[in-house]
Parts: sequence; structure tokens; C-alpha cells
Amino acid sequence: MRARPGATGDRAQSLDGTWSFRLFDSPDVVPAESVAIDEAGGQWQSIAVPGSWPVQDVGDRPHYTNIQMPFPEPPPQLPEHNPAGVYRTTFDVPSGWADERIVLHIGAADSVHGVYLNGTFVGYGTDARLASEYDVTEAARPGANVLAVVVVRYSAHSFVEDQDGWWLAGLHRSVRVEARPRVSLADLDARADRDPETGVGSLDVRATVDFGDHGLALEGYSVRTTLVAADGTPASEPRDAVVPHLASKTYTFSGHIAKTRWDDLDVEAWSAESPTLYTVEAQLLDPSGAVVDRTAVRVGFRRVEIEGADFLVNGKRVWIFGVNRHDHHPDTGATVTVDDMRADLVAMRRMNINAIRTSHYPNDPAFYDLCDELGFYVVDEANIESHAYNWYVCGDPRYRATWLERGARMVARDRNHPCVVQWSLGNESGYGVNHDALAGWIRRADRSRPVHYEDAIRFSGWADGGHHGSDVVCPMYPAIAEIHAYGQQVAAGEADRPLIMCEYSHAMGNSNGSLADYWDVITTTPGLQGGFIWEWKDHGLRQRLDDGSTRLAYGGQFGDTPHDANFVADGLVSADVVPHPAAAEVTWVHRPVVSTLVDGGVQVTNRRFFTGLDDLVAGWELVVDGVPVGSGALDVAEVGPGESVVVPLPPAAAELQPDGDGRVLLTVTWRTRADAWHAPAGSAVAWDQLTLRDAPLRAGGASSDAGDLGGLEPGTLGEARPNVWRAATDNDGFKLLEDLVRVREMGSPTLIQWRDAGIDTRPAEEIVGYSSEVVDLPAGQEVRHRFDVPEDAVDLPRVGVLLTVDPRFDELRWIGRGPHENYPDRRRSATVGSWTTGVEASPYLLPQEFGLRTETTQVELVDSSTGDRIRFTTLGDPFCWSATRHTPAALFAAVNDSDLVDDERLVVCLDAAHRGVGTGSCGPDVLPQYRLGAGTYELAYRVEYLRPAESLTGEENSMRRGM
Ligand code: IPT
Repeated sequence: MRARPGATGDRAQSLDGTWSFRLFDSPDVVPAESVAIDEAGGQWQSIAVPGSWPVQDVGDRPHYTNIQMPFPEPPPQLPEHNPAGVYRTTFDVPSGWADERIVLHIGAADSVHGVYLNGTFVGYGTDARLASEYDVTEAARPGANVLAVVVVRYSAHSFVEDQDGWWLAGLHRSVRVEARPRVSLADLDARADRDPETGVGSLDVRATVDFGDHGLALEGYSVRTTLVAADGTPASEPRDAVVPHLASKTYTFSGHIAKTRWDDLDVEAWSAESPTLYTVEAQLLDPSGAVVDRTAVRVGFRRVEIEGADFLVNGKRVWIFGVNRHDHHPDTGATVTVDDMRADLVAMRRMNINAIRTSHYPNDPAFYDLCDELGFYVVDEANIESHAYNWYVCGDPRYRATWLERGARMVARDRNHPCVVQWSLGNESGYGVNHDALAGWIRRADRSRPVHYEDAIRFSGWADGGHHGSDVVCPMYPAIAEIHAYGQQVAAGEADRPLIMCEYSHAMGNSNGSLADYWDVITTTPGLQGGFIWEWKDHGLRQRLDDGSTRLAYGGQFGDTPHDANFVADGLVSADVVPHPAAAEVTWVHRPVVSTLVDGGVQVTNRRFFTGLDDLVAGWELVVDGVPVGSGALDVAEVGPGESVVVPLPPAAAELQPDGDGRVLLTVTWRTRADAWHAPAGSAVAWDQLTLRDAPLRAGGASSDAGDLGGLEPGTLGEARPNVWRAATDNDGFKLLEDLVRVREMGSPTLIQWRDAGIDTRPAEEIVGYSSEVVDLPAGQEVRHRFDVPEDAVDLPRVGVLLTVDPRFDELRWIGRGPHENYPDRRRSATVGSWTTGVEASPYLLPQEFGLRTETTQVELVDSSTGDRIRFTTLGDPFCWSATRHTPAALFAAVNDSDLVDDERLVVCLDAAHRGVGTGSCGPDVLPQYRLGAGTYELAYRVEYLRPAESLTGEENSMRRGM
């Protein structure tokens, strides 16, 4: 494995495309003739390379497991049924390659593979997420060549590839052949550094020369190296370095490595905010001075280091706004294109994400190029996860070399990328001698980056344990109280490593509760710098059903067993990269500008570390009791990195009296000034809603000349019945995996407790005390519901009513938190305002509660074709509500969103209180302050029926006058 890029132009030939393929039940029954030069018959199919075969309909299916292995045999034994695929293709060796070495590059094959060229066995590769290269010069022939690759689904290596994801198989990354000179630049290791104090850059280039068949090095070769800026201008004079050779001093000879160093470079720094790249060009010169090989790698000048308990990039304690990412595509499985990867990064930057952990293996090589260019910090993770045999394999000497090879080959491939800021030893593999061996190797090979490994600190202690295995404290799914306590240890001098959560805020279904609460603590506690949300994307795989329709499927839906169902669908975005509602909260929590209210105006703080805010423009909006009453541009002078400035309040806001009735809010929004690679001009990247007058939200008065419910057709508006059930979220408990919860104590037991108490089936009146009062008004009704939640029914999902409405009401307008779905513990991104939406479809792959809006004083159900409206206005506290086409019972009964059918009615829930969502599917359950305790709850509202003549604007104006 090497960092030197592959050959291009007429020195390379891509073998990607359609190959022939045959599937066998096991490698033992693969006939020798299937890899022979003249293949003898049999049923061959066509298959795409690169591609995962289980998503190509060739007779083997995808299989999903999380921790458990897909088969029962212990390491290193394998199941009898172990599909093996034989891939065949042909290619021509051009006549111009006659004097060259010919190398076959297999981008990645899952699990292991053997290679036959023209019937000759040329090698065997064992890492499903790194390339294997074979020198096939001997086996290749001028003209036509027959290549056969046997790929085996499971191998002894599967026990260290037990990541939480689909077991796919096949040649899932690109394959090519290339010509290399007989004497060549085997590798280029370019170490770029920049002193953050002085701004002076240095570059250390080590070019390794391969003398091929010549054995002992030839004399007189040299390497000429030049640094080139992004615009193509030279950033240094070329320098020549002699390639050492084995003369008399074998004792001091350290390899055919030509070393060149610059210590005084005037270069710009690379960071995720300002990803300036340079190119190192290298030429290999023979003794006559002729160029016999050349290559180029990109570098970025930056320094990462740990100082005290701070992880520094260019001297700054940056925030890690991170996410865990797999290479996944709903149609092609593990095969992703550059466009797919770019689409991920675009959607990530829209959420202000600046860091990625390549969970849990080295990603496609092109991914790192994109991260270098676009600006992301990467924790690069070795392809090692022995989760099912957590404590066994990591100490097994039979796997020692595997550990080293996987980690060392990753470092060898990715070391030149400025985006890589930490090396990870892998994921969830216990902590054993094999880990320390790899950590030792990495620390010697690359002193410029810290080592990261979660289980080292999990089992040996955050403050003082696992130092051999991890330079950072990188726990998964800790409680807020735990990370806070660690920060206290840092403050007390009892701990000295930065804490960056390797996984947190599990995005499974309706989730990411308390994300903002995490960040309240992270930004105010020493030693804490952020973390990586689990995870970026749902791993749904598109599946064609018998009726011709398609759905995104999860574990078990291919008939795969054993499986872990929808635990594979836990992303911030769907498999098709459609953001889930929590994306807005993620964007807000990571926002690059924070606006707060201070004496004298609005304080604007630039949370970036290296760049100003010139690319953004600010605007303000004044909101009184949820109704916008004015807006404009906010004039903010230059705000340097990390700086704050105070700007005066807009006059309209400054004129307001601090005392008085009605809540007055000022929303400050920062938008992109021009089109950027990640978003068009005008996209909101940061916002804050500031409270100018902290009075209770008032609701609008009764509509003056309308509101006669008698005007509604009978049956339009159903009766409001008490309701304490919500279609359980994945965080409430796994409806498809109850055994996992009961036996393995994974996920949250709350759903089981609810079901045991019959909360999903019994009438709400049996669970809580309930009474209601309805007063008919000349216009509409006043309705008051009272709920008494007894001590033994605590932790209810919700307390409120459910009513159904004629489905012709298809638009929703409200005054409250929005515009996106929000819950009590995931709503800081949702501002109080006046919003409109259509009736939304379920956003989650596994149907569950969705669509709530909190802190609402008024909601209208609108018939968009006639303009008719049914309006609910609070008579007391603001309420929560949702209006969807599904009852909680129907959502709970459905197992895939493709099963959902629209209800005949619009299903409206009005809640006095609603439980938070938390992250209990993997991590802390809902915090106490977002749960529903025992006691009395009231929900009171006026309900009116309005016809089109009474325009909302008129009433908004009357509310404004009442200010
Ligand atoms: C942990 C894994 O690291 C990750 O791959 C994924 O499984 C995630 O959490 C849950 O979705 S495993 C968990 C048992 C802590």
C-alpha cells in the first residue's frame, strides 16, 4: 500500500465495467477450470465491477447484523455455506508496455480474494477495505489477457470485519492495470507542517525508489522535488536529492529513500475552514539526468497536536462538529462514486459538519481527496472490528499480523492527506496486545497525528487509562453528566487528554434529543471539544417487491437471519441523502456564528478559528407573540476568527418597551452571500432567536365575525378523545427487536414498560384521570381537558387528545415553534414564528411518531382549495400538536414506510405535554426535565371554523395593535 497515486493516461487501463460472474456455494466447489485461461462452460452471468454482488440479483442476498456474526462458528472457523464468486474479464496489454512492469490494482474485495491471470495464480488479498496490488509482469502476455478473481464471502478476516452494517461481498472498488517503469518512484511520503506561531512552513519529502530486478541499488539516481501552489506557480525552487545505494556502508544504509527538506516556506495554512492545498511534484532522474518516472501528491500545511487536554489544529482548540460515515449507497451497497461522496459532503456542510470519522474502515480513496479539497477533519479508522468476539481476537496471536497490516497499510495509503488529523485503531474490538502493537507502529511511523481508540479508554479509564492505545478520550454514547465530570477532572489537573466523543447522539429514527444540551456543556467545560454523531446515513438498500414497487429495506427484509432489523437505519439522512428533521438541530448546534443579547445590542461571535464572516450576510426579524412585525439587514462590520462584536439593536426593536405584554423576539439569521460549493446564495447557516421581552406568549383573540362550528358539515371535526400513546420511537424501545432489549439489555426498556402497562392498547381514561368541559360560544367552542397523571403512570409518551378531521384540510398553519418538526428536547433550532406546511409524510424508514410542533398558541387546519379553516387557539399555556395521515396505532403497526397507507381522516393530536425523544436506542434516555411526571395537566383551547373572507393578515394586525 502506498500514498503515491496510481498511474494515469496511457500508463493505466481501467477494468471497471461488465464482467462475467458465477456464484458457487463455497470456495471448495469452485472448479479449477473457472479460473483457467479457457473457461469450460457453465452458467455465467453479467455483473458490474465495481459492485457488491448481493445487490445485483445474482443469487445471494444482503445480510445485516450488528454485533453478532452472521454465522455461529467461532474464529477462525467458517460456515459450510460460504458463497464464492468467480469474476472474469479480459484486457489487452498495449505493445507500448513491453518493457514495463505491469501491476494489477484491485481497489477492494469483500471478504478475501485470489487472483489468476491467464490461468496462473498471482496472489491473494485479505483486507476488504484497502487495495491489493499484484505485480503481474510475468503472468501477463502481450495482447489479450484473461483475468479471473475469486472472491469469497466469509473468511477468517470476517471476524475482524464485524462492523455494524450489511455483509456484502464482491469487487466493490475499482480495478485497473497499470504500467510502471522498471526503476520507479515506489512511494512519496510528503510531510507538510506549519508553525502556527511564526507562519513558517516546512516540508519533508521522502521518495522511495524501487530498483526492481536490479536488486542492489544502481548508483547515480536522484529525485527532483518541487512545491507548486494551487494556481500552478512554483512555491519553491526544485531540489535534487541523491538516492542512497548499497555501497560499502551497509550498516548505515536505510533504504533507497531520497530525502528533501524545506524549513523556510512561505505558505498558507490548510484547515477545514480554509483548505489551501499545494502539490509536491517529484521526478526520478537516472544517472544521465533523464526523467524515468514522475508523480505528484497534494499536501496541506497544517499542524495537529495535543497540548495539555487540548486538541489543536494550527494552534487552535477547534470544535469537532463531527459525524460517523460509512461508504453506503442504497442501490450499489459498498460501492460509491465520487459524485455520491461529494453529495454526502455537500449535505454535511449544510449541517455545518466539519469532521468525519470513517467508521469503521478506510473509506474509498477518493473520499480523502474530497475532504482535503472541501475542508473536513478526518479520523481515519483501520478496518478492524471484532465486536462479536470482543476480548478474544484482540489478544489472539493468529490475528497479530492482521492488526498491524490493516493499520499500517491505512497509514501508508493516507499519510499525505492534510484532512487526516487522527489515526484510529478500529472500533469495538476490546483492548489487547494487538492494539498496543499497532499503536506503537503508528506512533513511530507518523509522529504528526494522535492515535484514537475508544475501547482503550472504555476499559481502562478516561482519566488515566489506556494511554498506550489512545491519545484522546473518545467515549461512545456517554451521558452529559459523565463528560461534564471528566471536564472537572481536567480542570483539577487529574486528566490530560482532550475528550472528543467517537460516537454520540444516535440518530436512529426520531432522535437526537438533547443535542443542544450536550453542546451547552461542551462549549463551557475544559477538555471537551465535541464529537461524532452516530451516524450520517441510513443504510437502507433498495429492494424490488413482487408487485413491482420498491422500498428501502433493512435487516431481515431480505430473509437474512440472524439479523438486527432496523438498527442499520440510524442516520441523520435517509439512504437517498434526504435529511431527517433533526438535521436542522444539527445545523443550529454547529452554527458558525452565535448571536446573543447584551447591553447595547446584539453580540455577534464568530465561532470559526481561521476565517472571518465575509462570506455571510446577516438579517433580523422582529416577532411579537409569534407574528413577524418587521425585518431588515443587520449591519455587521468585520468579525475576525474567534472575535465578537456588538451591533446596536435595529431601531424597530430598540423602540420596544422592555415591560409590557406579549413576548418579543428578535431572530438574527446568517445566510451565504454568494453561491458556494455546498449551498446557493441565501442559504441560512446560523440563526438565533433572542428574547427582547420575556413575557408569556399570548394567543390571538376570538375572531370577530366568524367561528361558527355549526357551519361545518357533520363529521368534519371528530370528537377530541384523551390520548397518552405515541407510536413508539426507536429511542422508546425497539418494536422489532424486543429480545435485544429483554435479553441483551440494549436500547431502552421504556416501550416494554408501556406495553406491559397497556398504554398502547387501553383507553387513556384507564391510565390517567380525565375530565373535559365544552362551552358553546356564539362563535365556536371553548374546550378544557384536564388530566390527572397518577404516580404509577409516570413517563407517559404524551398527555393530550386525539381527534380526526375531514382530510380535505390539507395545509397547516401555526404560530409556535417551527418550521421543522420539533420535540421538547430537540427544539432549540426551531424558532417561534408563523409557519405553514402541507401534511407531511413520515420521514423515518421504520414508521414511528413524527411531525410534532411544540410551544404553539394557535394552529389552523386549512382546506387549501376553499380556504376554509378550523382553528385551535390556546386559552392557557402553549400546546404541542401534530396533524398527519396516520394514527399512532397505524404507525406502530407498520414495519416499513412503504407499508403506510393514508388514513381516511386527518389525525390531529393536541398535547398538553409530550415526552422528549432522547437517544435511548443507543445512549442516554430522555433527561428527567423532558419527561412527564405525575400531576395535573390542562389543555384548553377555543376552536373555530373560519371561512375565507376572514383573512389571517387582518387578525395578525389586530394582534399587533394589542401589543
Ligand atoms: C456502536 C458501534 O460502534 C457502531 O458501529 C454502531 O453499532 C452504533 O454503536 C450503534 O448504531 S455499537 C453499540 C452497541 C454501542
